[in-house]
Amino acid sequence: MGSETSREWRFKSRPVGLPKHSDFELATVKLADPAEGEIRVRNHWMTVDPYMRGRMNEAKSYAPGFELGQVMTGGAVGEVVASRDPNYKPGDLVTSMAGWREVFQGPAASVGTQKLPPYPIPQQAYLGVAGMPGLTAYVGLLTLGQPKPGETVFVSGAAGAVGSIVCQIAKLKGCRVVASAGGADKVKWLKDRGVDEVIDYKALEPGPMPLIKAVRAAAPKGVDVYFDNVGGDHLTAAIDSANPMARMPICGMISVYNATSPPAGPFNMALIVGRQIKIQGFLVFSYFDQQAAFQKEMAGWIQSGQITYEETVMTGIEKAPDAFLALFSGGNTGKMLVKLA
Ligand code: NAP
Ligand code: FER
Repeated sequence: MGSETSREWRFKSRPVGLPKHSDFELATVKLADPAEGEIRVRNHWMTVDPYMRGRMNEAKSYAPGFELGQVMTGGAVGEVVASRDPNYKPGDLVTSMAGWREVFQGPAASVGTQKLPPYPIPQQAYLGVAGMPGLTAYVGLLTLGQPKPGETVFVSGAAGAVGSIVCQIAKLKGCRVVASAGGADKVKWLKDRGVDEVIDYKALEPGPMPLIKAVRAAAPKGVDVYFDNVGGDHLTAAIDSANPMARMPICGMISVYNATSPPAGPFNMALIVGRQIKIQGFLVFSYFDQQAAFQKEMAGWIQSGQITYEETVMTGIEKAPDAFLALFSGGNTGKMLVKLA
């Protein structure tokens, strides 16, 4: 096998507000021959995800944060190119948490390596529609949101990796879907997929409480399920339009991930009581027992054309910070990915 080099992104400094390029450092490492029990994986794709912003903070969270000076981590899909582990052989395609680098070498279990399921979908789909973001959409909408046919589902961040799948599953379940996303291209993408009403939150009429007015107009019968990817004004508008017994799975609040001062909460939270609204945060990690069933169902939906998915691709390991930062300005439609080899 011999030695090989790999480039990897290291976490250099903790950002305040929106991260900067100088918070990341690209390093080249030389890899020795794999030792007994190790595998070497050439990554084909890596993912950047909003949760990585939280891993750059010092605050305690579900998983340990990135360590200063250390290689960053995240989802990746690649090919085993050398193996001294009897469970893996060259040519195996695997997902792992060894992203942000071109080549991973070490014990497979140390980075959560898993062989790809057998479905005839592109390998990078396991980082998006058939991977963590897809499972998030599936469990958040179906397990927590409990949508019934004919109900109105409001989705923020609707043209992104998670939101684009939430909208389509909600349509499959016979719901009326109201979506919010930024920009005319995203509005068109969602309309083309059968979303009933799309709010371009970046192009609202000037005036007081524009998003509240826009959601009232787009959901005249009220909102039964609100799938929150954004927080802030979007959550306030969802509470305003909520029907009695509305369910609100809180998936993320990307509008505050780079906040440098405490963001304001919704001013209308008293409505939660009388309308008996159920607001529940969730983490996909608590629902991995549904992963196999989800991947089977999603592969079927993709093959039958009932669900379509978009990817925004940047090419080359050098682009990883650009791809990550673009999440915070809406630079992606569907899943943001970095193609490596
Ligand atoms: P994504 O939606 O593909 O990308 C982020 C999108 O957020 C951008 O494209 C942008 O779209 C929108 N955005 C950025 N800043 C915004 C702002 N200030 N206001 C409104 N929209 C803004 O990302 P994703 O991976 O699918 O994640 C979506 C959400 O789900 C995030 O909040 C993430 O943290 C959360 N998430 C949670 C879990 C979990 O286990 N709970 C798992 C995965 C993801 P526009 O152009 O429309 O602004
Ligand atoms: C995300 C936002 C937050 C996410 C995970 C978290 C997997 C986890 C937060 C925590 O650990 O406190 O998009 O996606």
